[in-house]
Amino acid sequence: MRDATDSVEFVSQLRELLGPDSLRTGPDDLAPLLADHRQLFRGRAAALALPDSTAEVSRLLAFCNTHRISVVPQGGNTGYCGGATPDESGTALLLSLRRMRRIRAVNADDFALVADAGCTLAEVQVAAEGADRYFPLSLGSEGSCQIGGNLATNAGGTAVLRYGMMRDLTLGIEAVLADGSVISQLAPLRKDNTGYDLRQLLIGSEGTLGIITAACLKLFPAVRARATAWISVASADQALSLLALLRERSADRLVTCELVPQAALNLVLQHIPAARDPGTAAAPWYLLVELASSGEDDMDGLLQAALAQALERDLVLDAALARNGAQREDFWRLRESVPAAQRVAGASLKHDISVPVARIPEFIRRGSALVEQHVPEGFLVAYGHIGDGNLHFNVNQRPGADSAAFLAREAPLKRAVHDLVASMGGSFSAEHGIGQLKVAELERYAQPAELAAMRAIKHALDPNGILNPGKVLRSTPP
Ligand code: FAD
Ligand code: 2HG
Ligand code: ZN
Repeated sequence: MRDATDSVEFVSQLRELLGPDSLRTGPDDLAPLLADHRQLFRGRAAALALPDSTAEVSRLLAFCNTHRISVVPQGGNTGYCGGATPDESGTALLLSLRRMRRIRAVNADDFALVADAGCTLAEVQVAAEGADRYFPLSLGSEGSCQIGGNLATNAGGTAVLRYGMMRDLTLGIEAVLADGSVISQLAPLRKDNTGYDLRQLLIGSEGTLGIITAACLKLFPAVRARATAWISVASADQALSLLALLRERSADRLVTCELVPQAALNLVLQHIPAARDPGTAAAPWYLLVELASSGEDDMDGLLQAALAQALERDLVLDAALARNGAQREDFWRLRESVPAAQRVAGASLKHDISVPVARIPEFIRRGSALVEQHVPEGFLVAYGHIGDGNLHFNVNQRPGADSAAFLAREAPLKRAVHDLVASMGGSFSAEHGIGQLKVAELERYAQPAELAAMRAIKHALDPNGILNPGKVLRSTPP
């Protein structure tokens, strides 16, 4: 769309094409969707499209492609990189699949489930449980993020160590391409080597290559036994040694290994009313670990034995095993509330980095020195998925520090941290994607051949550049 006059004309044509239920223009409908979860970006949109079928998405995209209307897909709007926020032109169409929310099929024998992309992650987990199966993707945002968003960002979370990321959990997808054509690969096939893997190309493409309308997801046997512990450790090196010991001793039944620093625990205890002190000895670092099995195994016994060995080797200072479901929830709350606590505490500078797992302690040492050097107004809150080599290497503003001075540190700190990550063979975006936040970072750190291939793929699948322009790759003028 070139300007506002065009918008009015196209919106009325779209309303005719889709029907009044599928197109909204009221400020009450649009306003809550125009800023991202972290409030880093704010945009405008001509209208909100709410299709209720793949056929409707197809008609919509064919129309938008013909008339060069930008389409910005939005799932639960929990993303961290502004990927679902339109630009400020006010000419884009926001597209939400929240009316496409059906579990299409659950097949326990295939260990597979087919869901509309507008289902929330929690709805899919519940549907799997209903068939005595388990869908392992687990995120703090699971009540509101959607399967389409999880696929488009290739979400990670707290069970990646054992089950992998969203792309590892996907057997097939259905997607609508920019010209309205539909790719439908929803069969629960474990093996299918027929040409390029378009499914994997679309996963992680953040709405820039196609609109994902449904997915066939992998299920696992239901969890019958689990053990959860909150563990005090003296250093990141010890946390890493403990991670290895737990993996070895548990026959790889370790599902979760999350690192939490004392600074993060303090924030949670201070700002999250439901949080309870775990009661283990105070330490610089804590681990939340969870073992799980689909058998009737004694997970508590296994975890206790592993921890006893860890104590002998001086790898742990103290540990508490969850005695019941309520205490397990208390431990999990301490970890999952860190982002919310950081938010309540004030401004923060965030880096979603990964390095090879074995280099996490070295990264923490070198990265901490950078934070001390660059941000006197801040303190480090580095936590996350240590089992995956993924840290949320975040910095919060010190109470009473000058906000403007703190925020002015963002660019130099980001450069220093991301350069360190690159020098250690890591990634500046481990699980949150690129969106509009990290386009320049991708340009800086990707190899020229990678960038050229990405641009060629984008041009081949979306020659008019209508799909989520300016996300992942800088948009080129038409
Ligand atoms: P949105 O934010 O709405 O969109 C994200 C991107 O996907 C955008 O580019 C959008 O255009 C695109 N998109 C959305 N739907 C579609 C579709 N149907 N087709 C094509 N493109 C689409 N992320 C992790 O990886 N691990 C975590 O542990 C984690 N924890 C979180 C905890 C909290 C408290 C919060 C708020 C967020 C967390 N996230 C985490 C980030 C976020 O929840 C994930 O990135 C999630 O996958 C985004 O899903 P969404 O539906 O909210 O997508
Ligand atoms: C998490 O693991 C999320 O809690 C959010 O990925 C991380 O807020 C963050 O930096
Ligand atoms: Zn995370």
